[in-house]
Amino acid sequence: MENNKTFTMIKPDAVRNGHTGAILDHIIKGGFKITAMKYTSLTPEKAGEFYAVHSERPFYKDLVGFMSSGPIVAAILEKDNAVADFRTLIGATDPSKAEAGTIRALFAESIEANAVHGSDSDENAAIEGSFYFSAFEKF
Ligand code: DGI
Repeated sequence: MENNKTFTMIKPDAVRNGHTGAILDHIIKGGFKITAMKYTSLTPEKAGEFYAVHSERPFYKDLVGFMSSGPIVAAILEKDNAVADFRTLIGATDPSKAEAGTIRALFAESIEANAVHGSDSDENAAIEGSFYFSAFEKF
């Protein structure tokens, strides 16, 4: 994936709480173009694989359980400076520390059930996009 792409998931809490439409609206109004999107879910095995980098952290088991607890929406987003700008749009990991108006400040429940994922580097954006989308599905 080029430097103008990032990867996001709308997490199970936000889908369950009916925030999918409002979050997509924020993303689009934030200047991002959705170039691929799917409504899907993660098995515990797949969630564990996605978050393998956190496997030694104390919250890993809960995180895997939470991320496989219901449907998610996965998408690839395009914009100049996509990775950094999307992390600004979503706000801090802990919603109580997220800036007002950010997606996590508006829609997240907790540090774990924090509404959305955003890739933290161009390299991870490419890896995470390919985790969900085949070459055919990526534009
Ligand atoms: O890049 P982020 O999603 O903002 O944060 P991260 O890569 O440090 O962590 C990935 C996810 O793991 C995060 O979105 C929610 C969860 N997490 C991170 N820190 C904690 C946590 N969950 C719990 N329960 N406690 C934490 O301290």
